[in-house]
Amino acid sequence: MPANLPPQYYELEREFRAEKDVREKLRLAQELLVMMPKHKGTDKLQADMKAKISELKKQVETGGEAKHGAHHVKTFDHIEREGAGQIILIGPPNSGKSSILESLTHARPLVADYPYTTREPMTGMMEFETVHLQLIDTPPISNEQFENYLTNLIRLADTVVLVADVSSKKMADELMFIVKLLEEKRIILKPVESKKPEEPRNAYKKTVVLAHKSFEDDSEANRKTLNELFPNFKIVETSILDDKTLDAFKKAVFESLGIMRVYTKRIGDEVELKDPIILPIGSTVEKAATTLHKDFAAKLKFAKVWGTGKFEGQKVHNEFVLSDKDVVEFHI
Ligand SMILES: Nc1nc2c(ncn2[C@@H]2O[C@H](COP(=O)(O)OP(=O)(O)OP(=O)(O)O)[C@@H](O)[C@H]2O)c(=O)[nH]1
Ligand SMILES: [Mg+2]
Repeated sequence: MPANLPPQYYELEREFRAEKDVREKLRLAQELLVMMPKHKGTDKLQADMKAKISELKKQVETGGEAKHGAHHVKTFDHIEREGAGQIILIGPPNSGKSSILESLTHARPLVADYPYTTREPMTGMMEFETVHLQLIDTPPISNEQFENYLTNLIRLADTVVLVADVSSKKMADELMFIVKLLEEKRIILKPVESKKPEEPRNAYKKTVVLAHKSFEDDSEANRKTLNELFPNFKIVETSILDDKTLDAFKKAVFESLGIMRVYTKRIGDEVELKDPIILPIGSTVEKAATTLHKDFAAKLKFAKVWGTGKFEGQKVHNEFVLSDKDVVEFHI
């Protein structure tokens, strides 16, 4: 029986064959398997691909030495998510990524006035009002260095923060290098408000751009260049020396996530604005109830909402759409 594979399959297969990096090869193999139509004609092909995937996995786990299995290399393909969102800081060497992590979290990364300081990813939790967001600091990306695990980390993060050093003469070249390199790896940086894109093999990542080290002399021209290079992107001027700019950074990152905070209260209790439920923007009372407990929504008679209603404590039905910072009292 003929396999009848779509043309995109052959295109991706060529990429797969040419790829030298084991991790990227594994990712492409997994994509190929997903793309393969599942019927009798592809049975053998599916089995072959599964065998290749398991061999590649072994190679990744053993640092490419599947045959001898001599040592285990620590990989960073995945960083366990914590808090209401995972945000990855990427950028050229020395742009200030680690300084941002250091300023906004309890993490203590190495910060230095020379490039290639950061060797491994490091995480920290950043507080924004009543939510915690996870920041990931990463090794720099340049024409001299690219850690291949970054493709996965970027793909898995909720928001990308591209840190540009507006005091650097090399800023534009370095940033364009990164944008192009990521595009080759099928990661497309997009403005936060962009619509759902069409090419399923690409990862389109919501990106906030930082005009970092703002307020340095000579940064004016680069700030203008950033607006030209990244039209429609949210660009935030930041400096670790100015808390107001760091607050603006936190707010921009929170807003990029498309989430809202909903506080719950028991009948008769005072409102306590802490430990919100995190929900996608546009979620209903029913969704909030389900998040608390899966049976809860079915039992729900009505809810009272404080915050955005016409009056405080408005009685609402299950389909009522909540807003950020609403307080809900469930009646079952
Ligand atoms: N003036 C100024 N300097 C900053 C700012 N943020 C960071 N720096 C300095 O920039 C240099 C590089 O900072 P890092 O945080 O190590 O930069 P990085 O992007 O993590 O560098 P790599 O790990 O090498 O990629 C250090 O000397 C910092 O003190 C800022 O907002 N303003
Ligand atoms: Mg660093």
